[in-house]
Amino acid sequence: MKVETTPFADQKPGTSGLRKAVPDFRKPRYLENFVQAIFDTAPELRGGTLVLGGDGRFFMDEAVQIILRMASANEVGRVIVGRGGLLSTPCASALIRQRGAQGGIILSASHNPGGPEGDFGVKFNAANGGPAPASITDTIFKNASSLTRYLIADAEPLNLDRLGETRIGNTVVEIVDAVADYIALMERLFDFERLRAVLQGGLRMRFDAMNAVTGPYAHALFEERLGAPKGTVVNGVPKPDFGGLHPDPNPVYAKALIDTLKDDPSITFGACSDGDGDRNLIIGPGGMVVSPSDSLAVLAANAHLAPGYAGGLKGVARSMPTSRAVDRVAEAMTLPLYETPTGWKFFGNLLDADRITLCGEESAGTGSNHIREKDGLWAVLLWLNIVAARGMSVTEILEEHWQRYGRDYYARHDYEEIDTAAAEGVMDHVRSQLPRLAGQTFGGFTVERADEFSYEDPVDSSIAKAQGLRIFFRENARIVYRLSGTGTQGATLRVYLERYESDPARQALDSADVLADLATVSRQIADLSARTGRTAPSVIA
Ligand code: VG1
Ligand code: CO
Repeated sequence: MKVETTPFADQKPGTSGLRKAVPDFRKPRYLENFVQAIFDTAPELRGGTLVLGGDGRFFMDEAVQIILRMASANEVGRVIVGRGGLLSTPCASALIRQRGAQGGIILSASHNPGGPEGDFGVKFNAANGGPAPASITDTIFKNASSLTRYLIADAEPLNLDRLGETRIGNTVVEIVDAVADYIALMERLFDFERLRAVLQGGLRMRFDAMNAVTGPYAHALFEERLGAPKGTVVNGVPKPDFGGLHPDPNPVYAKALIDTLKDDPSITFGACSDGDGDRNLIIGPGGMVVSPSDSLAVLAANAHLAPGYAGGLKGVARSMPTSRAVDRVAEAMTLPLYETPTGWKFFGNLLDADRITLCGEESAGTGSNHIREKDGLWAVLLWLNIVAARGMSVTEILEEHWQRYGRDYYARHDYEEIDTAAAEGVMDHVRSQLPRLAGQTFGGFTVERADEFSYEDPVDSSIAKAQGLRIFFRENARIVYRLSGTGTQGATLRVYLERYESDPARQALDSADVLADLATVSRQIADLSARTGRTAPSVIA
């Protein structure tokens, strides 16, 4: 059936798909328009295979049924759907690759809160399993902006809990239990025997699934497959509103988990992930939080201890705002290092071309060439495998890492829900100063150089401009400013602060103390309080 429609002007995908408040997505024709724009952009789906699933958030069930009917009307050959409509983002990426699908639609707003007043999102992944690059998302936006009709079949809602094949018209709908395949993939990368021995032999861990999509995977993986005691996984049932939790793996929203490790010294390994399971936070004994930038560096330095990476790494990549900790490892190991803009889509070409094996972002995403998304549970397993192989705790590994490479103190200050014009004003204000900052001193820090980051993809030479403002200081410190591309209310200004410390006697300081002066400078240069009325960040990650 063909339904006439008119375009919505605001369907431009951001850092990670189209993200809007649920009430926006529920406006008549809103979801349908965007999904039709995806089908119009990817004609290879006609007669091809599409993977479909999401993180279980509110409105997902309804959206899955709508997309199935649209897939049928758009003559997709086969749609592979996770049981109950659920697929973690890494699992969807794995499925696209395993099944040779032409693409995938992932329904998630990741770390954004869920529920009727929360957020919803739609992401399109390409045949390599990775987030569609800008060339594709730009076309989706263009198509969405000129849409006059969408196609949808008439059909009863399918029971998504019944495994196996059914049909809508000529389209086969295959409902799969993707958990088992995902665990099999992990088993090829990690030493499960050793992990079993460690988890049954005394290492107590706690995994907080935050009522989001990783619950079923984590129960099956840690408790059933690896024999950790029941209760290792908490908040393990996906809920449409995440039980009111905010599934963003950072020290603020993972406080309950951090407190558990503080209060119970017998639990020495903690981890959690975000709404769609692609990010992770690792917590050591006593509630010590591993900064995600450090996590990437430690994983790069130790990945060879896991069987899947025993042959060494081809290279590593980090997003620009991620700290330079991994650069030091790459240098010591003489590995190629790439610095990309924020967002996983920029790692895709490097992974496809086999230029890198590991990559990560300061926002708690790490991943490897096993799929084309970041992967929360994968990172937890790699950390566990390293802890097991080295016989050291998370803290001991980290401290030894700092002694060897130095420590990059790091923090991200988020100023959320500020007025969009004020946020742009802040960026313009900093941008306008860039040419004359070098040599100036602010609160004891002297600017070495400053620029606006742009990236030329070394594989296809595509260019991404205006990817963040960077100020480097002679004191081995850096401030980066950029606007978030995943928020839905006003604008979120992200200010990334880092400072390097090579002296082992000064590596156990409180990171907030070390970065306090730099934080003041970051507000001063941006004229932040006058322009936004904010004197402190809303979240420090
Ligand atoms: C944020 C993070 C970025 C991440 C993106 C999607 O983007 O900073 O590193 O790739 O979220 O992650 P932004 O534009 O808001 O800074 V996910 O797991 O939330 O889809
Ligand atoms: Co996510």
